[in-house]
Amino acid sequence: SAVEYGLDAPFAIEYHDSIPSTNARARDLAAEGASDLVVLADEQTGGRGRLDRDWHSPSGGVWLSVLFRPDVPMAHAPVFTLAAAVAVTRAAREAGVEAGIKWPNDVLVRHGDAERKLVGILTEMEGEADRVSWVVVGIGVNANVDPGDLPEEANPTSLSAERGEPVDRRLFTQRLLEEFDALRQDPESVLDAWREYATTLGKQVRVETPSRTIEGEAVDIQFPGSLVVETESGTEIVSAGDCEHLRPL
Ligand code: BTX
Repeated sequence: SAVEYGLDAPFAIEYHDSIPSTNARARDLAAEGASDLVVLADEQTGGRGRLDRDWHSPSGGVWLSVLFRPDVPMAHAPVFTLAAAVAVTRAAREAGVEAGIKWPNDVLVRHGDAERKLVGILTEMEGEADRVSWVVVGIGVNANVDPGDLPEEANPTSLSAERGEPVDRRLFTQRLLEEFDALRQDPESVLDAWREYATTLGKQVRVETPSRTIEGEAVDIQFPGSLVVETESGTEIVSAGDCEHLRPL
């Protein structure tokens, strides 16, 4: 419970020392009719990323999923991924780590030319086109984790590695959930907040989607979270869910 974890959070908390995946657990709870709760774990044994990729989740991280039932059409749900990125970026900055957001769902720390991955976000949902039934926003934060225990090719980092000392996970999680709770109730404010922390805008990028590759300058994002790319042949809008890879050129 929230009390056991010592959190004064805007959501009920179901805490696990170890669980396969907090997103899978939150989906099961959604199927049982639950809402406005957070599944939180110290370790995941079967953490999932986008496109069925693995998410490594050793003990010491903040692996959590927020389940809620917003009154929005399905097409608006990507805004909650952006809201999560803003919330976790603010909480990281309060913990002394200068994080930034790479569209669509990465929170990174820049070291010279290299960007190291601190956070992954996976949003899942179910419902009808005109109204979602539930949304699960999964947020994986490498908190007090040794980046050496994470896949090297992802160029990972962690809050503890950036700070040189562990972070107070209780306080960090509380700030993250407070920020997320405020943003989810005010989706219109999310884009402006997101632009403040964006590392992608103003850059030449290559975006790969299942059907095409788009190259050009990432000039802006638009509701509910699509990237606007200025290419040689005109303006292209890429939806967040379509992005398989985004690389700087
Ligand atoms: P993604 O598809 O953008 O990123 C997945 C890729 O990131 C992997 O293929 C791997 O290269 C790299 N990677 C794996 N683990 C880590 C890590 N700990 N740190 C940095 N890089 C890593 C991102 O997907 C979405 C991740 C969501 C994770 C949360 S945790 C709580 C919830 N439960 C769950 O199963 N997933 C979500």
